[in-house]
Amino acid sequence: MLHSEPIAALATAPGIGAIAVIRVSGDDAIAITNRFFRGKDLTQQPSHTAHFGTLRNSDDTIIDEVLATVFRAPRSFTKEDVVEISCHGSEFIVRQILQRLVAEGVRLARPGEFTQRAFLNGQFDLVQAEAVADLIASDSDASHRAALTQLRGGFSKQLIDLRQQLIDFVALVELELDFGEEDVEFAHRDQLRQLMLSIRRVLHPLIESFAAGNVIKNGVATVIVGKPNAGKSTLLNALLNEEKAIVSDIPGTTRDVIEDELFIDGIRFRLIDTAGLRSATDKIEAIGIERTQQKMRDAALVIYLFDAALISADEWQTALTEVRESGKPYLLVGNKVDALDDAKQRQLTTIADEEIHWISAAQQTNLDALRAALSDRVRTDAAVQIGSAVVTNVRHHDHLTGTDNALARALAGLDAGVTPDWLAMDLRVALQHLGELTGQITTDDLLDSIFSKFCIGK
Ligand SMILES: Nc1nc2c(ncn2[C@@H]2O[C@H](COP(=O)(O)OP(=O)(O)OP(=O)(O)O)[C@@H](O)[C@H]2O)c(=O)[nH]1
Ligand SMILES: [Mg+2]
Repeated sequence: MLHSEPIAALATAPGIGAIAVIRVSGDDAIAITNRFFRGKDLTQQPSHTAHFGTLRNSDDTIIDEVLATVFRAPRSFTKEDVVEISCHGSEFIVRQILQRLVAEGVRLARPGEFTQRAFLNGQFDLVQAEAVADLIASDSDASHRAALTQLRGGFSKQLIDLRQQLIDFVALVELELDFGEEDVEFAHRDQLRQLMLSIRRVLHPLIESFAAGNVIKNGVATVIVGKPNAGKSTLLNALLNEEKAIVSDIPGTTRDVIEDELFIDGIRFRLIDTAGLRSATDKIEAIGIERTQQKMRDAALVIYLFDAALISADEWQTALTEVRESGKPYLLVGNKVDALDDAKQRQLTTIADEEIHWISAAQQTNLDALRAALSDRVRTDAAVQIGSAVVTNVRHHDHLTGTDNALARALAGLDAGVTPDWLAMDLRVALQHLGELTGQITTDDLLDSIFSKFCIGK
């Protein structure tokens, strides 16, 4: 192991809590902590043991009673010597301990520095390191599972292996270059083609999973649109269980975009209430409607809500055409069934010739069925097969596509019988992308930009 200066940071969330954990990692982490720890001699303790004792100020007064857990290199998160100090969760105590550590020559850690060291010491690859940040940030069942799959190796193990096979081929192709005119082939072209095809077979589902991955990470942007007074704000409030938006019988009540989060079956929806669509009566409403149209363009899913009691057959026909032409995935939701007779309901269904979800937002009728329909809509999206590897990270997506494009060029080159130097060039580009993806090729800038997004202490 290379020399590594000892670093320390609060590993738990800042603020007051029952306990706080301070992590110290690096050369002499154990010996340094031991200098102001009274209890057993920590330097003599085996790895993965916890010891009760007190931490002392320089004048030997007690800072706190603590539990010090010793991890010895390489059996720790960073693969360095680590002490985790569990103290009482007071900001004052934490500050005192950190000051004491600094006085003993420990540096305060930068954001993500523990994980960066873990990565540099080979604890995991870059995709896994990034999954640590995602795991901490995960706040839904789906985002948690996606991060956990990646942390446990996910797609990167497979790609590292395929990259190695590709490297072997590139070496052979480049050997051919040395023979210049002599027209030799060390790299078996059919095998090379098979390898490239199998790499692309691994890449494609990952690239395609990005849309779903984005949904997992950022939520499904679900916009409720419809005519004024359809009951959009009433529906938003009912789904959120909160009087978030103003409801009134005055058409044009909602003039701005109102947004909140909703979890259904572990999926995060960003539910967006908008200004009703009609020809605006004033300037503010016009701006509101413009925003509605923008939200609709950005939406992943549209809830088209209509007042089933009021709408005429003609209006319904026009509305259907508009929703279908928007090209967005949508759910047709007929509101105010409490004020509706069966004949009208049948008529509207016949005209639409597709499923309509009938609800009463005001009386909260059939809302469970609507929730289920929303969740089904996202789940049937094939890529959200939760549990399989899902790409949630833009950086990963860019490198996966970069690799795929380079391999497509190389394959086309093979078919056209290009010279080995052309082939080698495309293969090198593919290797570069794969290497940067998994972190086998890194630059300081790349690492800084990735790890600086972590929180301190991680
Ligand atoms: N009978 C009945 N009335 C409803 C129902 N849902 C909403 N309303 C009423 O319809 C009127 C309009 O409701 P809102 O939720 O403000 O409608 P909106 O679509 O947000 O309207 P704008 O913001 O003006 O576009 C209010 O008087 C609601 O009480 C329902 O299920 N049944
Ligand atoms: Mg409204």
